Amino acid sequence: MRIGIVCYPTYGGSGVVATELGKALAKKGHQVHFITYQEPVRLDSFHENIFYHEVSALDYPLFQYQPYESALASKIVDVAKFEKLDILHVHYAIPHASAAMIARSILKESGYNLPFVTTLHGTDITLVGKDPSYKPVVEYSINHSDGITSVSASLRDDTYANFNIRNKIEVIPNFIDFERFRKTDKEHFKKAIAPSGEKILIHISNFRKVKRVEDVVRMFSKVVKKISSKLLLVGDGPERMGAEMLCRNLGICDHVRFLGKQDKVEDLLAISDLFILPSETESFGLAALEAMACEVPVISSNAGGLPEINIEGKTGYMSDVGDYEDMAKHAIYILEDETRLQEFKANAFAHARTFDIDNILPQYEAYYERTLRMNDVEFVI
Ligand code: GMT
Repeated sequence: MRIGIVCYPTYGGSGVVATELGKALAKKGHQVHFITYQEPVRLDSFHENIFYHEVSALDYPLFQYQPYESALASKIVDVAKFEKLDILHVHYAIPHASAAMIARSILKESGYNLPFVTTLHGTDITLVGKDPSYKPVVEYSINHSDGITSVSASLRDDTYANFNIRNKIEVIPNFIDFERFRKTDKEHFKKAIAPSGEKILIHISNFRKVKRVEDVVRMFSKVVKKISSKLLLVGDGPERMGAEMLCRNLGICDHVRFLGKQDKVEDLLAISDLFILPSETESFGLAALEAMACEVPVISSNAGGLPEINIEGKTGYMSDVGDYEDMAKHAIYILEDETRLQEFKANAFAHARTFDIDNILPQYEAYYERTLRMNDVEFVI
């Protein structure tokens, strides 16, 4: 198949999922065309089946905001015609689904049928999408997508609850590439971070408000009193400064390292004992799954899709949003007993295996085929 993929290219879950999916499809022999405003961060190596088309929006003094959606729709039209795309897959509804819809209408006028699948990722529904400033367009473009998928059952249910959706939403969960995310021996690195054999807790996110990074710091300040430990905070964003100030106020700076944005998070996960994700909302929690693939159990909130990946009492524990005392209690329980910790690590890894990309990729391929058949498009697999 010739597949167009539209996504956000920068750091962030939806862009990562879209890029990894595109790379895996290309490996299987499909021709994949990324259409974005910047080369996707994870598109880090050459593959003969992968193509990148940059969207550039002409600037003009009249525009207070650049009309990116129009530029994207125009680019989709151009790429679809020239590269003879069979199907388009857009990740994150805003503004990708409405741009795809416009492109499809334009193409139809010249007799070209380009069905598109929209994958809902989370904040495009739970935070931004349901805001009145976007809602009518998001609802309309979801209803007019040729296929809709969501990354968890929880997000599917949230979408039905918040929008008037007429079509079936297929749940296709996020996935792990075990060639990249697996525990490797990084003992020398561990020694540098935790020279006295301290346990290592880690949080990885974009440090947006919804991630509740201050809860991570507060829960760690309780843990460190009972367990000799270090906290790694990986990523950057608006909440970082507040978290740094809180560490100073709580007097725990010597035990906390802010590492900023890191590309090779698997190396950090390889030396970690516990992953912390206390998010306000989390449609899936890919970062937690990546941790589990590296044999790191998870202490998380019970928001959104987290209960679909973090199995209570097996792969970790969940608490109500904001209950960092409870999170600390669970963290101490896991970390204070080495045999128990090893058991949780093994369970986390075993559960992550069910999200192996080899199990999930065929679900996307089958969904594309079904969407094309329903739209009477002939294609070569
Ligand atoms: O919140 C983020 O980390 C970024 C955001 C995105 O769309 O880029 O992530 C969402 O999509 C990820 C991939 O499907 C999910 O793993 C995250 O749970 C989801 N974030 C939220 O729902 C807050």
